[in-house]
This record gives sequence, C-alpha cells and structure tokens, in this order.
Amino acid sequence: SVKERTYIMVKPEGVQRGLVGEIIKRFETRGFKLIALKLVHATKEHFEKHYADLSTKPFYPGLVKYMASGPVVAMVWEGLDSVKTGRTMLGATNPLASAPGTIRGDYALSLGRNVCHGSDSVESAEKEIKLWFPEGVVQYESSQAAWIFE
Ligand code: YYY
Ligand code: MG
Repeated sequence: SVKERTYIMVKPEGVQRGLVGEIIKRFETRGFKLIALKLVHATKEHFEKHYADLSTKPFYPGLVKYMASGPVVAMVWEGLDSVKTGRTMLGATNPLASAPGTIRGDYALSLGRNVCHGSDSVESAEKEIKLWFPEGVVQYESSQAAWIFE
C-alpha cells in the first residue's frame, strides 16, 4: 500500500562515517515520505527489545552491545511497498553479497558493520516504529505524491 511504513536506522558506524545524508537521500529521491526522524544514543535494553527475535543467536550479545555504543539515526519512511523496497535498497545482510547500487553494497564490507537497518516485514515495522517512536509519527501532506504515483 501507498501508506506502508518501514523503520530504517543508520547504525553507529554509519553515523560516525558520515553516511546519514547519503542514506536519507536515497529514500527521499526514491519517492518515500519521511514521517519521523531522530538521532538517539539508545541503551542495551532498548536494543535487546529491538533485536528480541535474534536473542538465541550467538552474535546477539555483541550486536546489542555494539548498537548501544554510539548514536543511531532512527527514521520512519512511508510509501508504496516501503518494507520490501527498503530491504532491496539496503541489500543483503552480508555486504559482500550485496549488489553495487545498494546501501550495503556501496558502503560496507563486514556483516557486523553493515551501516543500516531496515524492517523485514510489515509486522516487524509496526513493532519497531512503536518501540522507537512511542510519541508517534508526524502527519502531513506530501506535495510530491501526485507526481510519484499515477
Ligand atoms: O535484517 P538484517 O539486518 O539484514 O539481518 P538480521 O538477520 O536481522 O541480523 C541483524 C544484524 O545482526 C545484521 O544486520 C548484522 C548482525 N549479524 C551478525 O553480526 N552476524 C550474523 N551472523 C548475522 C547478523
Ligand atoms: Mg533483521
């Protein structure tokens, strides 16, 4: 749906490497609508919730510790098929398997430093948006919509 929402997050290395603008730019120019954005240094407890589905994985403790080590940029983007399209724009989880032209394929080499998070389903997007933006997202009309959708 045109109103589908996805949670996109620039990871600590993406913030430190100055990739925030590049990542925002790709979602903006693709035609998605920004409806929430913040820079936040979140706690390990917060990332334990964010990555709860991975809690049995061997890399989970290191992942949670790393993600809480510095600020991340939390965003919600809205638009046609945004969850699946966002994942396509990110590339594969392992950057070495990501096609050039994708965010991970252009800016990353290592699995644990793959620069950007994106929701993997509409259901997890809804959960993640609630977790990161309990205050809610911003409602406004995009003047571009008429030029992006037929
Ligand atoms: O959704 P995505 O980020 O592409 O991958 P997930 O399977 O949800 O794993 C989350 C995160 O964990 C991944 O972006 C890198 C890291 N990770 C890891 O460090 N080692 C693995 N074997 C798998 C994932
Ligand atoms: Mg995931």
